[in-house]
Amino acid sequence: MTTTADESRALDEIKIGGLGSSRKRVEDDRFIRGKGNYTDDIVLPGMLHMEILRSPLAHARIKSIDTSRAYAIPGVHLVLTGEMMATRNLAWMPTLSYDTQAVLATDKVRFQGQEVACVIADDPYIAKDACEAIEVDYEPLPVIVSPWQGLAPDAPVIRDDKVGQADNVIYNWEVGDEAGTDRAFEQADVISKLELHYPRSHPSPIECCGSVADFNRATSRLTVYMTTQAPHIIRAAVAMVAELPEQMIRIVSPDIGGGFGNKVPIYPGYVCSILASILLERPVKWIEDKTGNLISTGFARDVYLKGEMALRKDGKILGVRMHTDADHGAFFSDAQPSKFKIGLMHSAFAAYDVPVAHLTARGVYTNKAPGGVAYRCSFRVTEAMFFQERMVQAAASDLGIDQAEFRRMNFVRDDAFPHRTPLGFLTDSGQYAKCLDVGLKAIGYENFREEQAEARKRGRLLGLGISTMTEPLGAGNSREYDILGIKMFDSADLKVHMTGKAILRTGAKSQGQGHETTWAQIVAHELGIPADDIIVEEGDTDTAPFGMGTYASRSTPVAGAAVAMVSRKIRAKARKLAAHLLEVSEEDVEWELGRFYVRSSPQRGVSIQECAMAAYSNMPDGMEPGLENTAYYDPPNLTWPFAVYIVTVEVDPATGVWDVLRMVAVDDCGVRINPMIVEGQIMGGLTEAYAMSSMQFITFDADGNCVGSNYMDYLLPSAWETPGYELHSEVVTPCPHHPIGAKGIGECAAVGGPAAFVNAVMDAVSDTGIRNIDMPLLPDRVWEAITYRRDVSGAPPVRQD
Ligand code: MCN
Ligand code: CUM
Repeated sequence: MTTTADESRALDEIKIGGLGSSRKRVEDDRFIRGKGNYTDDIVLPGMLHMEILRSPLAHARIKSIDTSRAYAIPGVHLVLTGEMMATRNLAWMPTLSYDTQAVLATDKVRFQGQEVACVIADDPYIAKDACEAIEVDYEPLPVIVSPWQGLAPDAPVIRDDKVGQADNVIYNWEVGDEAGTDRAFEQADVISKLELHYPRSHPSPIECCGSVADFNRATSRLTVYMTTQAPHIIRAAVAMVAELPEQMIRIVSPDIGGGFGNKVPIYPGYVCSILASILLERPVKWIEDKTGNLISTGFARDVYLKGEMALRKDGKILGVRMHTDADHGAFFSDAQPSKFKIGLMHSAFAAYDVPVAHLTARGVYTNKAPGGVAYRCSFRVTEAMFFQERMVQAAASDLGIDQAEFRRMNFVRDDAFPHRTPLGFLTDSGQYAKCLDVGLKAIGYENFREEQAEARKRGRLLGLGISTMTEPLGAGNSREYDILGIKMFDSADLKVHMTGKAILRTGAKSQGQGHETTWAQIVAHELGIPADDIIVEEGDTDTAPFGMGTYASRSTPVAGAAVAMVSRKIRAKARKLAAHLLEVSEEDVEWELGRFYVRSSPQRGVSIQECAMAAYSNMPDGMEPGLENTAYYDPPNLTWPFAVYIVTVEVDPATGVWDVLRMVAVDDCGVRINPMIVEGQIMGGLTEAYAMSSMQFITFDADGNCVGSNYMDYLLPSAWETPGYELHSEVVTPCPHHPIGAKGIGECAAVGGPAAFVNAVMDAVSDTGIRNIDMPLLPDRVWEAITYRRDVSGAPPVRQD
């Protein structure tokens, strides 16, 4: 068998674990053996333990807090209250969305589970007991659990702490062309409408949040080990809020047991453990429990969406109007680019050739934990894609046009890039129709429709749901994206040692995505150094170059690009060393994977390892020794992966129970660094999508009690419930501006997946004329919809008496 030059190059690259190699994850060696080093594994001499007292009420005035009984318990060192925090100007902290959030409540509590006091004691059990001994006198206030209640004229003002805040509105924001959209609607043959609620959901990583703060009076240094997805941002925030010199602060993000967006915000527990350590001059550990995590941290979604599509009867989309009311809870603490109040929700309809659109968004305070963080989603793109694909299905059925055909005819065509989306983004590449075709073929679309019709005659309800997604991944560029004024870009630092081995550090931080494996693959691709010879380290602000952290699947698009760029800087220097070693001029030197050679006599060459040794032992006159460099990368655009997800289901009309028959996923994330890791990302995302659409139910009763504060109520699918997935990787549209052509993938399946499941169930019950059942599609909701032929809303308050 003969191989082409390209094939043999690819094989050489696989051998060293380069691009396209399904190299086993190097981090799994320690994870599988239970040798990971998580925040709770950190034990320092003299360490104390902190527990948080949380509010049982959703809205109440604090009349008094009596800590004397807590202090009387042996082993208690300190009880922090809001009043004490206030003396240090730390009762409130800024959020990432230009709002403020209570660290410990002073005047009022504003959601159930809010942090009221902290106890620092010899062990966590004493601290917990002491929390229970704190006496808080609350005066209950009326509770608001939906934007509608919050907007009522007589609604109590939740944020009366804010000067000038006379109601519960946080913002009104709009984007797009209102007048142009109005004109499109005037010309429409058909106007299709849909309203729905995307429920609150929670990232619920297996590891909860936590920190170990260690202030050393002798050196004045503060070291904080903590579960954060963005350590450098935390360092800057601590410097500014706690007014400590930044060089004295070291943030270390050790192994993290899942983030999914939950570990982006700054939580009161972090701040309190830091202050406690400074006051006590001892290390203080805080580890959140599951209920604390589920009721107080990092909620996502909770948006009410209302939309209309202007359609021509032949199926052309003429324009789209969308309005969203977002329930942000008591503090607006979303992490998102500063200038976009509702994140990147305006990425809706980016993959469709929609001439004009208008989006309005209103944010409202309610008596719930801060919401709106992006759970496995680039800043609210999940809501955008869900709504888009639910609307597309409704529009196709209003027009009587086939679901797949309607999508195909409205997609942005492959030759239409760069494409300006109706709400202002610039997309640059994709093969949307091809992805759809691959998916339809894989699921056997035509056959299924026949099978479905046949089954229906016998009273069986089969359904097929399609969802597509494209997601703006990789914030920045710095021109358009910043968080609190800090521009969004990222970094990589590569040190090649004299023996040709290397250490790479980036400003990103893996929470399970496998950066230690994939970054080394990029270096291997660029330098020909075997991936096994490269160690990757992230998360320590003392050693890692500055970066904005990992979220919005920005690591590969931004930090990953920086890894390629720093490798190229190293290669440029190595080329000079090679020319010196080969005694030819630099222009006569050619490069192939891992080796420089003389153009005129290719057998004369030196390896990258020989160049590395020369950088320390035999450099040309005047050359700075060493082989190290840093690259900061500011991407020219976001990356735009695309996916098609197709699900078939069977719904039992007698019980409303539905089962997934098959699920096909076609993901185009450009060049795949590690195909196995990419598949793992997709499977994980699809499972979260399945969970959100089928079983995860976190709501609030009329008194603001969080229903879903444990894993008995808030369900995580196990291997038993999780459907099988059929993944397709044959469509590859390299990103035109990324150095290795990669696009982000980490969130795509969680973003695009939910609509596929919901559309499938809606398709199965389409005979009933129902337009919508809100997620989660619990059996009782589906049963109610079928039996009473009515839409089912899941908007709170939902009583579970
Ligand atoms: N990758 C690849 N080829 C590509 C794109 C990505 O091989 N073309 C690899 C990457 O190198 C990386 C992984 O796939 O190892 C995910 O890459 P990327 O899409 O860049 O996403 P990030 O690394 O920035 O991860 C963040 C993303 C987000 S925002 C959430 S939320 C989420 C997700 O990743 N959280 C996760 N996946 C997760 N997976 C795990 N195990 N744990 C989490 O907390
Ligand atoms: Cu959007 S959840 Mo992820 O960005 O950490």
